[in-house]
Amino acid sequence: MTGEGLNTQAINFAKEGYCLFEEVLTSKEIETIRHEVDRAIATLPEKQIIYRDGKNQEVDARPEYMTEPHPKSAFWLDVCRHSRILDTVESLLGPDLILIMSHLIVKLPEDGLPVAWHQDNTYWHSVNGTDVVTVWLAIDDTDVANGCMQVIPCTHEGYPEMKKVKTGKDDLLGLTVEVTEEMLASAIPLEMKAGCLSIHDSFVLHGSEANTSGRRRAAYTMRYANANTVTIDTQEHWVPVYLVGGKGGANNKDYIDARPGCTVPVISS
Ligand SMILES: O=C(O)CCC(=O)C(=O)O
Repeated sequence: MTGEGLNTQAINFAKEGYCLFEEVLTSKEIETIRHEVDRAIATLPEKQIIYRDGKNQEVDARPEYMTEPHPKSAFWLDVCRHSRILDTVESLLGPDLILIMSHLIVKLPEDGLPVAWHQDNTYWHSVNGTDVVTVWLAIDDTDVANGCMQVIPCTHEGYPEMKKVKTGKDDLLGLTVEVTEEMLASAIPLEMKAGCLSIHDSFVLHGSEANTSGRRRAAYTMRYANANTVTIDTQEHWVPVYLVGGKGGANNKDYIDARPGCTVPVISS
């Protein structure tokens, strides 16, 4: 089960900047998801375009870089609008929800890249507003040795935009926020079993170490926003935005209706 000191109370999310939800998906659901992950890894292209070091660049494909599967696959879109996952998001952001991005991040055994300390929102110039969260669904059991997510609680307070510097290392982003020893000492590893998930605020500092274990670490991140307080510039945004719950707010016409029960066309890649 989960470790000591972790925030598992939705009511503390606003202060802590993260919350862990246990046993959201069943082991049968996770088995089905693992099957799709295996398929995605087996069909990776040779090269991928990724945003790294502050720019788009072509790199050798890696399973950490499986960005935005949901517009191209009914399977992944259905995971993003799974009722139990949406319930966890609703408990933090309220019922009017848009899905703005997703990313499958798989760290293979002894080969998974680290993710340097960062704040998500400062990378997304098409997203205007702060009521934005990332769901991080554990597809495999995750711990420090296989590169679990870590957060530095409360660092989102006041929504500061922290300066980024180059890491000069082999990691997912190529950029990092410089953190003090004191901040590092308060970092919390989000160790959890497959089927559990964490949700973090888009301004809280987080990252992860390399996978040094002999076990895979697969996760699916799904990013949601409150449709009333956040607007997305859909001309600039690189994927369609989906309404997944409630009402779409002022920009409703720009979003695809993907509320549970709606049939949504997939976009061929
Ligand atoms: O999966 C990881 O290790 C990092 C994920 C992350 O940075 C994010 O979800 O924003």
